[in-house]
Amino acid sequence: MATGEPQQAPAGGEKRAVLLRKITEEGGFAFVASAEKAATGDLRAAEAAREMAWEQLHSGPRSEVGHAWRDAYALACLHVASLRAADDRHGALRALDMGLIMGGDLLRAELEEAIARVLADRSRFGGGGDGMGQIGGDVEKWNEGFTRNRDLADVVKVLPVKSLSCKQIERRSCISLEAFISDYFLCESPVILCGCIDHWPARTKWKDIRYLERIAGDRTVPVEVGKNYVCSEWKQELITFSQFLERMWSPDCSANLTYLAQHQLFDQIKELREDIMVPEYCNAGGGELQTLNAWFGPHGTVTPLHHDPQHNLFAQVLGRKYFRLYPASISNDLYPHTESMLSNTSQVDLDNIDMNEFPRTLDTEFMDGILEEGDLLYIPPKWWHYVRSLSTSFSVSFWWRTSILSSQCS
Ligand SMILES: O=C(O)CCC(=O)C(=O)O
Repeated sequence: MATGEPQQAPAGGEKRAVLLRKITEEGGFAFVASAEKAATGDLRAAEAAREMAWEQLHSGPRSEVGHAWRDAYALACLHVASLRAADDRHGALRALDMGLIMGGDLLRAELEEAIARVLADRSRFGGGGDGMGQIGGDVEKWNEGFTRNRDLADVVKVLPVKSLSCKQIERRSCISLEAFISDYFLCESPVILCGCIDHWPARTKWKDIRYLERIAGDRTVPVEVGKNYVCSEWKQELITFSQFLERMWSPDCSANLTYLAQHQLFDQIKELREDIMVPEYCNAGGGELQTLNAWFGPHGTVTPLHHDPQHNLFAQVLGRKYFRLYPASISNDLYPHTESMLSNTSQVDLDNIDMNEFPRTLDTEFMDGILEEGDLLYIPPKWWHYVRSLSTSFSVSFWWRTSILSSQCS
């Protein structure tokens, strides 16, 4: 959308100069030449620079890609966006979101400022989300998705064998931080805490699909497509939030599951961050909150059995999810994958256990339960968890680390 005003060149001059020196040291001469041309207003050079940085990001495993190339990608995205913003607002916004999602931290503030400018232009000159397409803003129908599957007998049919028949995860209503620490945190024992997030604006606001569409509709987000991340047909895509909502709404959403999973949505879209609050339980152990992840998807999403190194407080904002948990001490009975990329994931498909290959798993004790709307679940570090959504579901996980020694319970 043309604003009639000159577009601002991307800011962060000094940081940019230091970055270009680093990239030169790493041999990225062609990138530096293109970035310098881009700074004079050459869109093709900006796009070429972005392409070169993208190739570097995909030249090896994520952990091995240096910070400088991540920052270089963000820089190129800033150039592309500033040269596109005048006549292609969507293209500019997508470039900036890609910079936030795939780029390094160096130019984060500049990306956020540029996004704020593009969005301000949108509200000044009208326009908004991509339109609700098939959803048509039918809030009532949208809400039915969150409340489906209330019948326990029906639910059990879709759950792994032995579900809800053994030890249930303990349920407590909103206890004090001290009680949480002494009864669960220090013992590394899971618990479901009810009634602690009723005051979050998200509990009501996110039920209104028109609100989500207005706040986030045009933003690009990464989604997972397919049964789950260990299946061969599984892939990741980058689509707009509007497209994601439409896929969730479509009648074949369970045949082609699209899951916005483990994404730091609240670092990307600040308005949504204002709808939630960090529960005080995350202060346990004097730790540092590391990551807030969004998990938003239709009924039938499955996160296979795996474990994470952090403490996790998992907030079920809307809809319901089934959780099955196994303690870290029985890891061998869950047959972790041997290759390092998947070593935190079990080879066992709990939905279809191969008894010949994995004979110990069926008899291994676990605890499980259904997380209802408004519940918080504490998952201690390294506890194995399998998760299945029983309805349309929107959850937020808070991961934190501490230096406190665990298992201080007798
Ligand atoms: O909700 C899910 O699908 C998975 C959640 C999870 O694995 C986590 O929070 O660590």
